Amino acid sequence: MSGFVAVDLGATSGRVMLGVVTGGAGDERVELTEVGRFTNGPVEVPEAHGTALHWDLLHLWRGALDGLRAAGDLARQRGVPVAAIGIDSWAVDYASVAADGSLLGNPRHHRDPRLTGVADDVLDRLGHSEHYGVNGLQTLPFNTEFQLVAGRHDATWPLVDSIRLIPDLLGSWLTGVTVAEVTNASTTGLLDATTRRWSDPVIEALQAEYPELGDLRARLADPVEPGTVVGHLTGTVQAATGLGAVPVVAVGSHDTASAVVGVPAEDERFAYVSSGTWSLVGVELDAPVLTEESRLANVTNELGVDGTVRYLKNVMGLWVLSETLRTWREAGTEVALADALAAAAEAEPGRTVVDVDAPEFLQPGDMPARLADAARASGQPVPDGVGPVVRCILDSLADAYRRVLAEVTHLSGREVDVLHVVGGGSQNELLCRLTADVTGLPVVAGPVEGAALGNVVVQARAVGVLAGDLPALRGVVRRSARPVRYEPQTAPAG
Ligand code: LFR
Repeated sequence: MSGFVAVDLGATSGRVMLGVVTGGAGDERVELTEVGRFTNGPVEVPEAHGTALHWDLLHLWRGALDGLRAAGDLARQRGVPVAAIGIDSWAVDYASVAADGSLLGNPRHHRDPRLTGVADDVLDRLGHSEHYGVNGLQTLPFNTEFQLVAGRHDATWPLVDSIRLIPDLLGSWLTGVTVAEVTNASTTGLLDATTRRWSDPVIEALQAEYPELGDLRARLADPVEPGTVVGHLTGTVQAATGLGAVPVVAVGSHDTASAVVGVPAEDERFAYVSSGTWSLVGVELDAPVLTEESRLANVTNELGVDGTVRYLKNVMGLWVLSETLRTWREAGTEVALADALAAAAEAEPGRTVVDVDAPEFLQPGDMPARLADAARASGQPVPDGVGPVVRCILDSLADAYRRVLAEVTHLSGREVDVLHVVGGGSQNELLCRLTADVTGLPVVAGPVEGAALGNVVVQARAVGVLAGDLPALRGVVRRSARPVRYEPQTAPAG
């Protein structure tokens, strides 16, 4: 038996899990135990021209260290050695580090309002088609490249020596070694989706248009593929956690990449929804689709584990629901998630279906009011009260999944027989049922901790405890999880 620690940082919570690999060759499975959980979320900070949204990085670092200590304690109790550590997190956001290694402030949150309008300016200058032809990335207002452009006048920018995405930053603090893990690097906009290396033409074009950026390439570490051993815990971290010189493995450090490894698919004819704060809806391919049709549909080619491509689209996800519950809570009405979902199950189906991917749902705020505006603008009944509002969100999400699935399967030519839902949202029974009904596909829901499982199996293979290709790793996932299957009850919507 060997223990692996997965640090999995989501946009609303961070988790540290101990994954123990048990069983002999061909029958291995992973037993996951949560050893740490801490909150995460945007923190509003006033600045000269309004309010900035940041991440509280030091809170995450402390949570990770506490979790590592707890994982070591549990492993010791069980007599299992800790064989490796892997970190995954949400993508695109980065920390800036000075030449002396000091952190230059808290990273910006990708919902930060200063990003409005930046993507259009960058793409108009660089050429929409040319840019997509290299990086294959969907235009989201917060892709790292747009954040860098938005921050080029920051007082700290001239001091920035190294730009690190969150798992790379935490990995560098654990080991003293800095890498750029490629699945996450592929969300920056600066990577070539075909070569899986930084794109000099893209970086040079960006620097030419925005000279204040200076030498970007010098601030980026070299990309590494998942499965690379980054380094070993430093003496300071060993003292802080009670662990030994454990290796830190670069896993699919983009949480969605780890979650896609954690899909218990039996063959390649599957689509997935990685369902959390965001819903990432797509298929897994061997090569990027960089066509003009794909660009116009705004489908992304993010890189996956073992040379794969995650051909997907972001759907606004359960963020809309969690912001709705927060809005009600702040207005004095606490509605528990279970009660909200029960009320939605009783509400009239399909009464109001809005485009949850519209930009007005991106930033924190009063979602019920925004849903009402969207309903009015599209001539539909305005949802009022807990049941109708939550039903509108879930019907709208399921409808968005249906649309995206049709696009990604059409544009990639991939045929699918099943839709896997992994992540926290796989526990949302009503949403899974609605999704099966509108897509006409069986929905296989679970594992809930898909990202942590995907993280663990990639570590375990890197240090020789597991072997085999991606389908073999998914076999381990299948034996470790108990997914729930929902059959479609009605004919798919047109
Ligand atoms: C999901 C996710 C998405 C990414 C968004 C922002 O947690 O990583 O894949 O688009 O967060 O980073």
